[in-house]
Amino acid sequence: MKKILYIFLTLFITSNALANQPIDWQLGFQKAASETMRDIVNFHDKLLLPIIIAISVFVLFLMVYACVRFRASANPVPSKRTHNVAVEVLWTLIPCLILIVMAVPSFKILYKQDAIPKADITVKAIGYQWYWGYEYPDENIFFESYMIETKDLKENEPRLLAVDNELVVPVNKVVKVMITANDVLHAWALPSFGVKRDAVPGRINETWFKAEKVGTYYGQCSELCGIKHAFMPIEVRVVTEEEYQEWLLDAKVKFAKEINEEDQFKKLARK
Ligand SMILES: [Cu+2]
Repeated sequence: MKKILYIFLTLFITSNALANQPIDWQLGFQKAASETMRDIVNFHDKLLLPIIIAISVFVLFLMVYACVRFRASANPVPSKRTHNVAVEVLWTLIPCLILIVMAVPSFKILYKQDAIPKADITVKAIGYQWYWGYEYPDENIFFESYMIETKDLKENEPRLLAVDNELVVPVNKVVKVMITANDVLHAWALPSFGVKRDAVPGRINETWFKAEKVGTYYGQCSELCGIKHAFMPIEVRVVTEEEYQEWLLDAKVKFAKEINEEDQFKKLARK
């Protein structure tokens, strides 16, 4: 009994620590942590869901009504009518209008996501089989981000989501993310920020987010990329500006990008 009550409670009460990752018995989206995601959630919850429910109820009503009202015993001589202009015009026009009503806010959100505001910081996410690499092009930082195996997990680290080196970004700053891949298609996706972009070898996709709350957020590779597709999660730690600056100082030493031969050659050529 207690167990059932507990499961029931978890449906409605979620602890803060679990707010940024999928939870057991979850219905709907993860909690929004950016304006973009809030737009998406509002659009879904306040417009799409009511429309879908209304259409489903209406169709169900029509089916039940037709089954009862026109059953063989109640309606022994069926109508031979094949056309009704008024009904045909209506069942074409009304769905069109519904689609237009949905399309207008949908495109608004889409364009808002697409226009990248002036970026405060830029990071580059590179998909590999099967882990992510992160580069801070302005800071000369590059590191690789691997999933932590289940046996090595520490307390509070979620299984299949925690990584060894997470992406660190400051709170309330526009982060531009350049996304590419080194081998096959991957996709960089972070539900709490409303971000998902394909990582395509040989080309760069761009997106952005502005995290509004400090915390750790989890996402996963979202393009089937091979046998370990499920084991290359994305972890983003959003910190305050001071903490970010501190992290940068460390990271510049720990993750200093090695100057490869080509870069060295360019440097020499410039001299
Ligand atoms: Cu992948």
